[in-house]
Amino acid sequence: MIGNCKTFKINSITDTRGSLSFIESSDDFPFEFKRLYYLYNVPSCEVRGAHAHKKLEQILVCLNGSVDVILFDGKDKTKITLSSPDLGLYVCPMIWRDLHNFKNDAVLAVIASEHYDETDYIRDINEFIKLAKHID
Ligand code: T46
Repeated sequence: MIGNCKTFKINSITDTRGSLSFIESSDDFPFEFKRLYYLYNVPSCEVRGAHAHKKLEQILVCLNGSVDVILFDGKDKTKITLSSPDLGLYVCPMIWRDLHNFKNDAVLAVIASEHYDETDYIRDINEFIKLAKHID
């Protein structure tokens, strides 16, 4: 995986009434959850993301349909397909993300560690690659 990013199985309880999944901030995700937003009605030809965050930590969960997430640390890239509401993807700071192939009425929920702040975004790939070189 790239950086400290990771996929994880979301706690889920299933009985005859269906399934319930939950995520709590914990030792595994030691950040306060300050914001929830979601992407939907995204045409499959569109790309979202195309930026990195300086400080923001996020957990992505595809609640319906599927989405491909490409993560890039300035050197290496990996692709993760999110296609189940019990699969989470934690994305640490300073990782470039591109989101492609929103399929089958994809709904992507994102839990974020901070309120929305445009100054936390790096939207220029060359600037990101330069900054990423100084990490480690
Ligand atoms: C990310 C990926 C997965 C707000 O006003 N509040 C918000 O909380 C957010 C997330 C966005 N906005 C505004 C900013 C833009 O005017 O909504 C508009 C679209 O945002 P953006 O182009 O950044 O959307 P995406 O889908 O490219 O990126 C979003 C998140 O911004 C980003 O943090 O990791 O989803």
